[in-house]
Amino acid sequence: MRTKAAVALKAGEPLQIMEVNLDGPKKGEVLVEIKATGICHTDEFTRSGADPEGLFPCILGHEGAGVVIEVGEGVTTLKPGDHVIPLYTPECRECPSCLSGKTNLCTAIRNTQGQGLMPDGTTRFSMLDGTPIYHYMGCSTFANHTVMPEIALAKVREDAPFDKICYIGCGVTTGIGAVINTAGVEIGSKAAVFGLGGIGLNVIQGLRMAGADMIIGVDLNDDKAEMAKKFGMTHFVNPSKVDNTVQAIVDLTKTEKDQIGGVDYSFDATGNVKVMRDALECSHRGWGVSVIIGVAPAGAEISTRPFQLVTGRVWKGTAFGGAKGRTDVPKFVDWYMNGKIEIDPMITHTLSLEQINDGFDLMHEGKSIRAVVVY
Ligand code: NAD
Ligand code: AHE
Ligand code: ZN
Repeated sequence: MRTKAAVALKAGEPLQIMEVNLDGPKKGEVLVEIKATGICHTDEFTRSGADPEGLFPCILGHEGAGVVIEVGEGVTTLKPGDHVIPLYTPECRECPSCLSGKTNLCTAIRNTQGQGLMPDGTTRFSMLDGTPIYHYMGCSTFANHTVMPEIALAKVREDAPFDKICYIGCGVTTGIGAVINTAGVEIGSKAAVFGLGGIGLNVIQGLRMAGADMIIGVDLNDDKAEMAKKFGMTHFVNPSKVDNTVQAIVDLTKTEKDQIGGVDYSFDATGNVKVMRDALECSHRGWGVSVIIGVAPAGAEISTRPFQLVTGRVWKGTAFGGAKGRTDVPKFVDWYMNGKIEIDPMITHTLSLEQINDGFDLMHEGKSIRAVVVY
């Protein structure tokens, strides 16, 4: 079939809207009509050329929601008409990682996914002249139709609006999951969140759900503070307006009894390795846990004095908030539909596919939280 897509032809260039060929689903695969997709900073990371796994031409997008159109041979858990959210972290329930119960990082198809290919080593997308187009994170939601492995689709309830629940495909689950699954934040905790964008705001939402007492937001853009306050931020630090960000955070947390200070939990949602260091170092001596969510450019490395870890701080990372997609994503959708979590105010812009490059501009200008493309 043919479908309409925003294609990344070369690193650093705007996406091009065009008709592309899409082959039907092979064994274990599913054809999905994408109804809506968010634009995550990770899409920009890859578009810009900063991703060591970036391949071009490709169809980006990994934060979608849609409807099953056709299933390939052997598919048993989905049927045409089912509503689904694509998973860049699949859940096969059979690989050593899934069976370990210790991680959400299913390894069943990670190799081919990182090579922009379906599990059989080929692409379903091609240009009209026959040139193959790479898949992206196994999802490619910047196309009106895509083909996905069955194990990389979460079946969700049919009354949930696509233009909101697409955000559960990455940002919402990553932010809330980082708090609940990865950090395991306790009631009464003090926390700092670096980067108050599409991920950081969901970390804040997760911290409020977990019962944190102090939620310190950190961002270079003062405009991000207003929305963060609505989601539960109690204090704000702009690093460009203080001499020392770590000290400013530590000072906020000190009490008469605790003159050492530091947050119990910190989260990096910027992708900047210097910020990751600050996030670790503002956490409390003896027990502070710092979670890296941000994705850093090729070649970037984190550093700190080992003394920071010797004295009890713990550095962790999280992918997709530690969520097991097929199991947990339908629950996140229920939470949204039951009013337990909020999504609507964070979707600041709704665009057509033709306007998708405006969505990237809004992100760069710091004007959007999430821009969502509706097909
Ligand atoms: P975003 O652009 O919406 O938000 C980033 C925020 O960070 C912005 O508000 C920006 O002003 C702020 N910021 C940038 N540099 C800063 C600095 N030096 N100090 C303080 N604040 C700074 O991006 P997003 O969609 O929220 O994504 C955030 C990061 O999380 C990206 O690196 C993205 O790739 C990553 N991410 C990781 C996962 C995962 O599973 N680990 C999932 C989704 C996104
Ligand atoms: N390709 C990059 C890594 C990108 C990365 O870390 N991706 C996150 C999800 S970001 C979603 O917005 C992830 O899930 N990582 C685990 C994995 O297996 O990719 C690089 O640096 O090579
Ligand atoms: Zn993402």
